[in-house]
Amino acid sequence: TLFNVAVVGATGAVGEQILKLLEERNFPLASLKLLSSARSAGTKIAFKGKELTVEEAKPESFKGVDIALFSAGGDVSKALIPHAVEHGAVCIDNTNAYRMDPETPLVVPEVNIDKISDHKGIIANPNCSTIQMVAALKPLYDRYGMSRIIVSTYQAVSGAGAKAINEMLRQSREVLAGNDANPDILPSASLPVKHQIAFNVIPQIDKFTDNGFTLEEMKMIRETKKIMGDDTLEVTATCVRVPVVYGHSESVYVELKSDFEIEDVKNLLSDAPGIVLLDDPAGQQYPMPVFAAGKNETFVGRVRRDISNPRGLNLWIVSDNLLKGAAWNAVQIAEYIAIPQ
Ligand code: 11C
Repeated sequence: TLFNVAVVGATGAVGEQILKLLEERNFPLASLKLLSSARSAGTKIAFKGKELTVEEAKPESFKGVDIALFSAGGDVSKALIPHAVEHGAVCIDNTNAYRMDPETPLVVPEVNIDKISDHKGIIANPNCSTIQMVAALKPLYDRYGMSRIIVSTYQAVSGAGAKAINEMLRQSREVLAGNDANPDILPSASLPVKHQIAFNVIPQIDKFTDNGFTLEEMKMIRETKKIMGDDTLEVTATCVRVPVVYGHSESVYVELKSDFEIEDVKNLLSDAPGIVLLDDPAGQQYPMPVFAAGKNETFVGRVRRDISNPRGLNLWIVSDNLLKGAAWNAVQIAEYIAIPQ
């Protein structure tokens, strides 16, 4: 069977990766419609040797569409997804718009692919920093039980979009030339105060919520519980932007409910789908963003028992935030819908 697919946000950082993956994976396409805001409409994009023209996304754009992949921001998803669903499309949404909606499955295929059949037209793709963490922790959760997760992130600027990448490169050149960085975008284009990202780290991703956590931190906390299907799991997060272009890194401490042998933990991780164990202290081998960039897998290293708690485990988790963190997770879901497994 072939599918009529629409990509909303086709000109964005994630949209570009979705198109690359649909092409590389030879997705069973009957047709491909590229949609965007009015501003980017008219852009020409090459796909499988043909030139496609991006059209403005409108409610009626979804007539005849079977699968629609959304990554054009939460407002666009909220405005257009109801129309797409009405036209019969299954929507895979990369934004925060529907993730915590109880009717909407929030899916990381390695963790909870069984939930996709529950959808009512929408399947939500989690936040990038959540996806790579739960993909790596799921085998440990299943084997030993897990009571608590403490995570600190080191997130790449591409998570804030193509403009933030340019901003970091521009600032770096300015600072190297002895000029002021003139910050203009981060921590978030929609917030009044801007901070330098070149040669700096910013302990704020997205806006602050009333409890002192940022929205990015709250996404990690809420989404992790929903994906793991465990409200009793204690999760706390500190999310930090670092001057890296592609690839989020995470320092993760977990408390397991039963005793473990460190070699068993490493074996579980190396056998887990989508996970690559890269952990050789003697050879100084561990995951880093420059290595993970451009790859679909999630890389785990620095695996060690905590010295203060025998059921505590430390890990370092790195993945390309635009791939497993966004485009690849979405295309994986689309493949589960389209291709009988
Ligand atoms: C970042 N995690 O790195 C964000 C980007 O809810 O899908 C993804 C935001 C989201 O800035």
